[in-house]
Amino acid sequence: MSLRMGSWLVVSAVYVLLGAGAAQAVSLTFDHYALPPASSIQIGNGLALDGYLLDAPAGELFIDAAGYPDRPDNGTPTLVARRQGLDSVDLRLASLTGNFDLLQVDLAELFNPGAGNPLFTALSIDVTGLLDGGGSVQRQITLDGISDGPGGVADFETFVFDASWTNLTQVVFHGVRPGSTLPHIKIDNIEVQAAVVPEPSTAMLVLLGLMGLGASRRDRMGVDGAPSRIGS
Ligand SMILES: [Ca+2]
Ligand SMILES: [Ca+2]
Ligand SMILES: [Ca+2]
Repeated sequence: MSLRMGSWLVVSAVYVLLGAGAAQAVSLTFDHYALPPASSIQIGNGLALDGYLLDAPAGELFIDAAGYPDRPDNGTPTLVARRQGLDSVDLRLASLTGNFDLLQVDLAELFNPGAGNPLFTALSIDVTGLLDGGGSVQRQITLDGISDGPGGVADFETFVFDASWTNLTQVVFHGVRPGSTLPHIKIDNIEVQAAVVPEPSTAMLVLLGLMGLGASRRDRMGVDGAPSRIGS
């Protein structure tokens, strides 16, 4: 095997190992909902979108259009999860095709301070990611309580998740407001991507090929390191 061919095979193996399953991020925006300004629609308790499933067990999902003067606004439709009668609500996120990574989300209150019923907003949102193979990662988010409706200040906060939020089977956003009977989670721009899974069959084939070539070369070199002659 020539040095050039060996280098090419090694580069190929590294490329396959690093590049296998490279994923493209998807942002779940809910922007395909064409709603009149300042209106909402209830969409049951489950929503399949761009290969992902969002659901609120025993709860309800709504899409809020932009334009409510008394609510946080980012100029686009957003998702609201609520559960009536309890002081917490779960919004679950899963992929329809396999494990996934959570990259970032935008979260906001349901109403501006002083508007609507303040009890209708989750105070804190505990985010739990279930890892493939067991275990979990967790993060507690406290909202900033800042929003003034369309324009003005930024009402939504963007929360970025680090590399520990990879290869997940499910993510649960657990919104809590003690003393409330109608807490809500208002969420948008959920950025996710398919988990990077090495393709062992391809990678192993390349590595086995390299090992085979190495063994073949050693055979030809003979036990004393001198090239052995064909037929001798
Ligand atoms: Ca949106
Ligand atoms: Ca806010
Ligand atoms: Ca605003």
